Amino acid sequence: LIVIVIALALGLSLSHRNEGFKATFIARCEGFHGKSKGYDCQKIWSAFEQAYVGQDPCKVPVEAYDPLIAAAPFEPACNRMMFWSKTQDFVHDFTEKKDCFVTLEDTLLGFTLDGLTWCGKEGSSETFTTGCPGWSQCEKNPVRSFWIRASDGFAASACGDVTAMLNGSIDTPFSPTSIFGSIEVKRFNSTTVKTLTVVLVTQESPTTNCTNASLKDLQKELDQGIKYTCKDVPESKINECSSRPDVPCGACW
Ligand code: AVW
Repeated sequence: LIVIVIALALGLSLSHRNEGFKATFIARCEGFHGKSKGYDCQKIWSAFEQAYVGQDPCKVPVEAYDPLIAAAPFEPACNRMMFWSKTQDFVHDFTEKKDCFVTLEDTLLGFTLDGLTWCGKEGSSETFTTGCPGWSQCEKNPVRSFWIRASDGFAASACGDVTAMLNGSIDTPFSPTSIFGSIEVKRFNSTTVKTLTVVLVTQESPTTNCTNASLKDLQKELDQGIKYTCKDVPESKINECSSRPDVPCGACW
């Protein structure tokens, strides 16, 4: 009897966890206040789920999410798109306070899946949230493949003047192996993207500035015709700007 009770409890808690993931997905999707309304979140869930359900969690290719991107395409936000690398908390704190830039995490898909972990299992039709491979544990894991595909699509939709916040407190603000360096920068197309402004966020006593060697590598990766500029901006200046509603975004750096 004890065994049956334990098995039942385990089964229940597992199915609850899985239902919990879907519930979170749908709730976030429906709670997203994007520009265009009327997303079919059930349809988007189905397109999402088909990418990894029943699959070996180390064999989910980036392309598995193509139907998801097709079901919830990125809407171009010309002149407002914000990319980032190694500045995750800082940039989102900034975009939350000042409503002038759109990061991937401010789009329907990025918002819905931000911070979540998921995977499937061969021979199962369920979504699991525990026991999934870590980011670097195997290359083709469902979470990593999703963020690569989403970043690729987001960068492909970029247009006008594009901004990227990089970390001026580390030796290599532009990492060629990061998603920004390996996916997004390569995807910017000079027919739609006019300029790229790198905002290098520095501490009071900067360790890095815009002459950093890694930023030369960034320029080499850029499609010819995209005008590049870089600005060293102290963290304090950006914080001050985001705390003052009267200061226009254009004056933050
Ligand atoms: P990041 P990215 N292990 O700050 O340029 C675990 O390097 O890559 O910025 N998690 C990882 C790893 C790793 N080795 N690498 C990346 N991540 C995950 C989408 C983790 O969640 C936006 F549009 C980490 O916090 C940005 O422009 C996050 O990726 C661009 O891609 C950021 O790593 C930022 O990607």
